[in-house]
Amino acid sequence: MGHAEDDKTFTQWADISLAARLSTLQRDLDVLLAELIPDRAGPAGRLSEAMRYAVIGGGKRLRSLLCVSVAELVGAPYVQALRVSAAIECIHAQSLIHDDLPCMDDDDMRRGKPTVHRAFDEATAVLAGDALLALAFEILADEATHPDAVVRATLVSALARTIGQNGLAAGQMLDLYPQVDASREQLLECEMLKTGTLIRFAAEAGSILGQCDSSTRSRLLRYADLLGLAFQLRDDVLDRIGQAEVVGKRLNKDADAGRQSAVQVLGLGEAQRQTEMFAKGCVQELAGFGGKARMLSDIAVFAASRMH
Ligand code: GRG
Repeated sequence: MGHAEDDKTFTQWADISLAARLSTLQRDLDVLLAELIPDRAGPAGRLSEAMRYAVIGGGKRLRSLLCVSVAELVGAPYVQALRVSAAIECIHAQSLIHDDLPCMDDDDMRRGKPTVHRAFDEATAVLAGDALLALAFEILADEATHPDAVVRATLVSALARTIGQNGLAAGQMLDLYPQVDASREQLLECEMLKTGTLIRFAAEAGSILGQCDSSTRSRLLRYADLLGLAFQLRDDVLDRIGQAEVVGKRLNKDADAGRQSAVQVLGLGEAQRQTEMFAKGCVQELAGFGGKARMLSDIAVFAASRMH
């Protein structure tokens, strides 16, 4: 613990709003990602172009904000948290590219522009996703992310667990092949795997960088699990009540596909009530941190009330 005093960026960030902080982070991430995915000449240029198209200049960057905010809370340097956030954004972009493919959700619009397979082609979209996945691990394994090899290996292993057979890939499988008459618990398990695991990793990674004690990490992970639920339930609610041009993608997909989303299973009112309940649970988990955790409670409120 305790590198924050060396880290001027965090000091400059004190007491600024979530919106201002997000816009600084969006800018910093775009600069770093552009360095990590250089333009290339020749046939491989199409691959880097598709990767850049997917990951630079779009998205709310909420998982990244979570990672840097947890890192700040536990005293890890911003530059390290920014690199881990870039890795998270690569994984997130990969999951969106593959989710949008015709063999999965078959979507034409994402982040207000054509999906990668629409802007390029299906094979390029698959390969851009694969290369982003590999890049995420390359970033985490690089010494620039953390000088301690044990910390880097812990990050790599935590990310592998997050996305694999017990994580994102499993959640997507449950989403594609849902159980008929899913119970509330089964539904929440699917939501948790599909969306919650990467959100949990963002918080976990911040805590790994800061090498905080296990009780602090457990509290942060409980917060992150509730945040993942609030975020995904709000996603389901937005699918019903949002505006496509604000959300940046096709809506009413759940009802059209007969998908058992939270809104389908619980009804709109109950889904909204539970979203708020999970967000309040987040804020309660943070009580012991005092004012230092303000950004984390702002993130929870935003996740449950966002319109995009
Ligand atoms: C990573 C190995 C591996 C497999 C991926 C395709 C797949 C398996 C998973 C898809 C999971 C998925 C698309 C979940 C939805 C998560 C979600 C709510 C996305 C929207 O997140 P926002 O609102 O998006 O943060 P922006 O565009 O703001 O970044």
